[in-house]
Amino acid sequence: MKEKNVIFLYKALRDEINFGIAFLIPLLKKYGYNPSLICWDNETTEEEIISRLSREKGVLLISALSQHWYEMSGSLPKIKEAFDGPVIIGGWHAIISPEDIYPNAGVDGICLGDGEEPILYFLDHYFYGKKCPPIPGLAGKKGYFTEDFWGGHWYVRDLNIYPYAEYDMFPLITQNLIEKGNPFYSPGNLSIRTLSVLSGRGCPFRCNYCNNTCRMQLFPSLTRYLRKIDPEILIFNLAKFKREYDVEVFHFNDELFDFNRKWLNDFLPLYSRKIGLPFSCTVRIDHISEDKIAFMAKHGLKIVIFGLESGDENYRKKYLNKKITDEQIKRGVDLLKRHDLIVLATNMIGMPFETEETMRKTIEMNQELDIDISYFFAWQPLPKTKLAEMALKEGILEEVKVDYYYKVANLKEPPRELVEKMLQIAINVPNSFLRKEVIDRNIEKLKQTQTKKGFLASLFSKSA
Ligand code: B12
Ligand code: SF4
Repeated sequence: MKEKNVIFLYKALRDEINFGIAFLIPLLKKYGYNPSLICWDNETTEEEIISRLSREKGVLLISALSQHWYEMSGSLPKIKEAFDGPVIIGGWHAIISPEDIYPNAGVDGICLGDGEEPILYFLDHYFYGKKCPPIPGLAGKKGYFTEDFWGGHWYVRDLNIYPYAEYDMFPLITQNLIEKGNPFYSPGNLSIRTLSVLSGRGCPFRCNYCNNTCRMQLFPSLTRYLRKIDPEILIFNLAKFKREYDVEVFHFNDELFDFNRKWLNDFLPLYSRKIGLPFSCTVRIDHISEDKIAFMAKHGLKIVIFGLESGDENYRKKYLNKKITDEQIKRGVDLLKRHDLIVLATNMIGMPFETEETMRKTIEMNQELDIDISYFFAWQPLPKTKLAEMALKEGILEEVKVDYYYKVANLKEPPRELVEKMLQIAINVPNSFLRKEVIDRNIEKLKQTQTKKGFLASLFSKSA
């Protein structure tokens, strides 16, 4: 039998964790495979990756968001030539736009949904020297597969039957837990050791700019899509992380941490009793209540992130399908502030059909609400999203191509120069996330709240 080597490859700005891979690694270990990880960060060249892979043997498993696919698709035929074994692609681009990937000569198979069972099935055949027959969850090409086929969507029904994510192989873990995907990533040295974790998968909303809306349609029902990890199992794993990585704050990176109230009621008392660390999470500002926020704050919630996205109520409703009024946003932020929480808002600048006025309103609304940290990103056309499709249909966008947060999309309306000008104004406002002093001030605020209340005072005096 061949050696059961499985090499994961993913692109990153710096050292962000790839959750898809983090969940697959322990599963493959459990079934006797030998996984390793290559993080293709911005410092690493294509030649370095190819040279490294030319020395490897086994199965190459690549995880890519759309942006990563656009960056790496040209390298794949070269990678395939250098690498001794099959190349399978999974992740959001594979799920949202598999037809984009299939013709690439560097690809043998595509994972069309969650990867757990489909990849085990493929590996089992490959390492026993057999060609893999068609199965749900994968699209494959004749060669390593018995025939060309398109297997349809597969998803995890119960997250509890698979191992929880494992982070040991990620470069971040061996360093400082200070990653760019961390809301307290500071351009200065003062940062908090924050570990991103997930408590479930799925989001019930259908925003026009988000690929969640597309992924949801692949599921038989909304309830099947919204999945949570059993509180006891999650606590067990968080406790292990806390011990092993010296975590100071847990950041729940779920699309929407708080959608299931019953789950929150079960999870949070356990969390504060057994983990006892401050945490941050994402909420929908129109789906919070006094009661829920008080409960979450009582059990350690310190930082809340919500998507404001546009400061223009009409634009928000008409183009983003985000039916939240200005009044609801204001009430929501007041509520969070009353509970002494640090409030972060994410915003997009330069969306299709925006005007100087709508962009200005977004910037001003963040100031008026006195948001603690405002994130301003350039809008990116994500494939198959309604907003990108609308822009294509109206002829104001030529192609769908995702890039990094700060790169302005090639839109005719609003024109690029205007978006760049507005983005500059936005990222220089007094509460902008790109200002070192803003992050530092909020980190101090977080530390002081802890110390004042005596909650975890020792923890923060250690890291100060
Ligand atoms: C957590 C999260 C992050 C985290 C971690 C991202 C990561 N790479 O894991 C951080 C904060 C770093 C992040 C950053 C960004 N994100 Co983000 N993020 C999410 C979020 C909220 C949850 C994703 C998640 O972890 N799901 C749980 C995991 C377990 O599921 P999964 O990744 O799908 O993995 C499963 C399968 O896909 C499959 N699989 C995955 N890889 C592979 C590989 C193989 C070989 C196989 C067989 C299977 C397989 O198996 C896995 C287990 O079942 C989503 C979703 C949302 N609705 O908002 C957005 C989302 C993924 N992000 C998105 C974007 C655009 C970004 C950015 C590119 C933003 C930007 N413009 O820079 C950056 C990219 C940074 C980076 N280098 O990854 C988009 C992606 C859209 C797309 N078409 O690609 C999403 C969908 C949000 C949206 N707006 O639509 N993000
Ligand atoms: S609430 Fe967030 S994750 Fe859900 S559809 Fe809207 S943008 Fe996407």
